[in-house]
Amino acid sequence: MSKNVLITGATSGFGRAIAERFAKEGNTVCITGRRADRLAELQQELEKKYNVKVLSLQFDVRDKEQVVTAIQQLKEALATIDILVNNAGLASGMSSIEDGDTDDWDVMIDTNVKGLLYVTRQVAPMMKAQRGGHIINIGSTASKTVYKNGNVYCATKFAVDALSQAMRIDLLPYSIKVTSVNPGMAETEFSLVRFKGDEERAANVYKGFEPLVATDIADIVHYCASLPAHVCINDLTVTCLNQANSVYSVKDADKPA
Ligand code: NDP
Ligand code: 8X3
Repeated sequence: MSKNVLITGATSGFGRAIAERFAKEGNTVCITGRRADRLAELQQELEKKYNVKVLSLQFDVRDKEQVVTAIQQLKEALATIDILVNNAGLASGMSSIEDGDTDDWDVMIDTNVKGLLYVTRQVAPMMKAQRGGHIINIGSTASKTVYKNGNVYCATKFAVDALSQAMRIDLLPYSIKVTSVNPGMAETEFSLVRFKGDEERAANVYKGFEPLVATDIADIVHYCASLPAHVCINDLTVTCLNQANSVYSVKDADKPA
């Protein structure tokens, strides 16, 4: 059965791949992000390729009013939101705590924590009224273990983990599933954003091993959303074969022959 799926941060990386995965299966998808050109391009591409309804909403998850207006528009266009994928997020910079740029901290906290909350606050009442729905929060291996110089980014992802657990409890009476998907290193625009456009530094993060890619996460998110009504994956952590957790990974060259 076709579902209505809202994906935040669908202009790139995981969000884009998740939107395509759900569209491919005939679902109605609502793609969001700040970059209007990318949203328009993706909307056209998915509609043409999969012959599905695609809605697009341009907003910044950090802006409470923009979030309220956008979700209101969505309510007018769709009777229900069956699945919300809280994916929009970023790392900005990577410094030891005493050297951190407080503007970077604000961006990460405002996007990864407050943005996720603003969107959820608008969508959860709809799901409550529907007596069902599924919220999938994209955490990280950084939600589980902190790493050197990852301080504030890791703290925001620990917060996502805590919020996923809390939402699951609060929304349980209304049959709303809450799943936290926690990927390890994946080659998207993530490192390019973290290192503020430094392509060489970003590419170096993924050298010497095969990282996860966006479609890996899209397949997993789609799987979590495709289980029988009585089954809920609460928490799923996934890494590539070269990574054990946030702090331990090996390059191919360092593996025994
Ligand atoms: P990308 O940079 O490729 O995509 C990030 C997406 O988030 C973009 O679509 C961007 O859209 C959107 N976004 C960022 N800030 C805002 C904002 N203020 N308002 C609305 N949308 C915003 O990175 P990924 O796909 O890798 O990241 C997606 C999620 O996965 C993030 O939460 C990240 O923390 C998490 N993650 C990433 C991992 C990785 O190694 N890549 C591993 C584990 C988790 P736009 O710029 O158009 O607004
Ligand atoms: C993104 C993965 O290892 O860069 O959450 O924190 S990592």
